[in-house]
Amino acid sequence: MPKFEYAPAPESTSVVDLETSYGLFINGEFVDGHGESFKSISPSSEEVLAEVSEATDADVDAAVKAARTAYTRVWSRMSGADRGKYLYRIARILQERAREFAVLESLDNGKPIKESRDVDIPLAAAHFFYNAGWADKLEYASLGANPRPHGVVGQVIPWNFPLLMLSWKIAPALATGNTVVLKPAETTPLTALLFAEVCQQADLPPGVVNIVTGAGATGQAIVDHPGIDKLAFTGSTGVGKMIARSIAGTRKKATLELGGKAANIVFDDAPIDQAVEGIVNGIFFNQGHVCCAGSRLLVQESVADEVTRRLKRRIGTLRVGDPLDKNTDIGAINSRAQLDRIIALTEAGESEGAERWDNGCELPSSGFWFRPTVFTGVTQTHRIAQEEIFGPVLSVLTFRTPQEAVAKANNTPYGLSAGIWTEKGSRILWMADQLKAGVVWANTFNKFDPTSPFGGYKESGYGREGGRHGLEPYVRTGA
Ligand code: TAP
Repeated sequence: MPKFEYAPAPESTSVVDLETSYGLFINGEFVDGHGESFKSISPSSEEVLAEVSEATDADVDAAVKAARTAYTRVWSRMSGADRGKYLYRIARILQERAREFAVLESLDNGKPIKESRDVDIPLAAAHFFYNAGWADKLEYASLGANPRPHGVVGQVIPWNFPLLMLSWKIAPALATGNTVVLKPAETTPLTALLFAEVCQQADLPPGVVNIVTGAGATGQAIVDHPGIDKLAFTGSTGVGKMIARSIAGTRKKATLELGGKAANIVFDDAPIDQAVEGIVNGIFFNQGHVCCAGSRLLVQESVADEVTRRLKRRIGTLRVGDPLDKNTDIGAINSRAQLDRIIALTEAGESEGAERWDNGCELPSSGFWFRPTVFTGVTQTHRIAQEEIFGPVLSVLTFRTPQEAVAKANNTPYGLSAGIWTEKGSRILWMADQLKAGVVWANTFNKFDPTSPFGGYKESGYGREGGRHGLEPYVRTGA
């Protein structure tokens, strides 16, 4: 197939005003943390973007106290309609500053600008708009009698969708009348800190949103703080289990959004070219750093060769490189540690006997990169079929009957998402009923909307985010 050469189409970084160092955002102001500062680097160039303060236990304590004061004196007394006005204001500012946020997200995270520009930032604003609409209607949201906030919410988020995960957390918490202390991931703190500026610009009362930066120890300090009423965590199943253990026996409520190993299931009557697009979007969107990524392709045996052939041809056209280039399909892997994990798991795939293929594209000389990779001949016992790789790596398995597809799809400790590709509506409904997954997409994949609940079964966690269901964990009900 002829290769098209694309001229570079870089997005300008002039819209972003990076500081050399950032403090913590506590009680409406930026303050220095008392821990060692750390560097946030660009994963595509390894260049240092900024120094960021690390929050110690004492800093987390100050943030929780600020959140408590804001809760008791201001936010819990404000009418829902007034809280909604602040959320609408934040949503509009996110839209106005969308380009700045998109460029900063791509710089700090390594994701392609076309994704941060067209997916992450618009969806983040949409979550604020959507939850703003609920703020004065909570009594009509079927949440139970007399819905009221918990108080101070602690929130810890991962690095794969930094601003979007922040919006999934902060928007419903504020709409329901809680105040928050949020920790972004150590490798991607910059858009959360820019969001803190948005809170100032929106005149949000001091202490309603507090952002504390740092690594796992800062997250643990939030989890352990006795002043936290509810926790919301998105991240790995391992850390989620630790959190569940540390809060057992306390009065803290929690929602855990954890890992996944989704099956994307293609039947022989599926429109193959559309399915191929869905498979590519399912596993290579955001470098495969997606909890609900379709990382296990289950394809019906009679079309397996055809699907794999067309899939490889399509993957051959994907462009890997500069995240700020508007033509880039696959950006940089977020960190050296994540790259090492992907390498280790793909080596295990080879040594366990699966057949490895990648698109052979050239990779930049600095930064963290991984070619889009496909493993065929994968069996269910292989580590690459069981463990979350969280990278641009697809494992292909086959099946003969719908029953076998269901059995294989459900053969995982996770249960976050699944995809079904078939022309038969009855089969879609039957499969969706059998699959143990929180989200099931039919003839599409990785579609997100703030009105739609998202969350997992089994080791993918508990609680839902998004939609009316996403408000539930943030309220108490009853007398
Ligand atoms: P984790 O290592 O679990 O980190 C998630 C967050 O928890 C980070 O902010 C991390 O801080 C912090 N953390 C680490 N140790 C902690 C501790 N002991 N106590 C409290 N907080 C702690 O996950 P990750 O590697 O960043 O993210 C990838 C994982 O997130 C994948 O498994 C993915 O599937 C999952 N994920 C799930 C969803 C949903 S909605 N289910 C969405 C996105 C991602 P540092 O990073 O700063 O160390």
